[in-house]
Amino acid sequence: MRKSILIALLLAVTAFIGVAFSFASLGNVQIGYEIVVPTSQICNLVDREYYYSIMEDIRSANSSIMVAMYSMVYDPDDSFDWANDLIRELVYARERGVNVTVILEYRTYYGEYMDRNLDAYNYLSANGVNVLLDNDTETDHMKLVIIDDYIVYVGSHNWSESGLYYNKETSIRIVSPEIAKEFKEYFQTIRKS
Ligand SMILES: [Ca+2]
Ligand SMILES: [Ca+2]
Repeated sequence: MRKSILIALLLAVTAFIGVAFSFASLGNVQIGYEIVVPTSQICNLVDREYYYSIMEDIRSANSSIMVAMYSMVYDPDDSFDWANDLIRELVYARERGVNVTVILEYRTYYGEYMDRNLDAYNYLSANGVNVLLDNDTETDHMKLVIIDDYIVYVGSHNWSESGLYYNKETSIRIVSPEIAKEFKEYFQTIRKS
């Protein structure tokens, strides 16, 4: 009896190691316990790298851009401000027919009002972008961008001048329709909440 348990345990350990090694050898990352994405489709972006990468993707977007952002600071009087660049790029995308949806945090769990997001809200809505201020008390702390249903950005970069230019920040870019779909569903739940 004990021997059979021992054999079963050994088999289980061997199988686990086998699976672990097969993932490692394929160069895959497992996300959400279900979806396996090749590491070649995941790119880490630190500090200012994020801006260049996402700018290119927004400029190339064909069908849709979804942004859920904790902090988005539009500062039109500043002639050098990377947040302005990205926020304006959303308007340009909208003008060429891309479906752009933005959710901005407004009222947080701490009772804090994110008044710093209002200028971006006003600018985007005045220029025809579908933008929502999340007014419930749950804090939407994500920095999530989904482009054309297959490119996802998640990480720490807020769309503020400090987040994009000055701070130490880390994000990743994932190319995966499956991951995009999962985050899109999540995006819709925030939108409806
Ligand atoms: Ca500024
Ligand atoms: Ca909220």
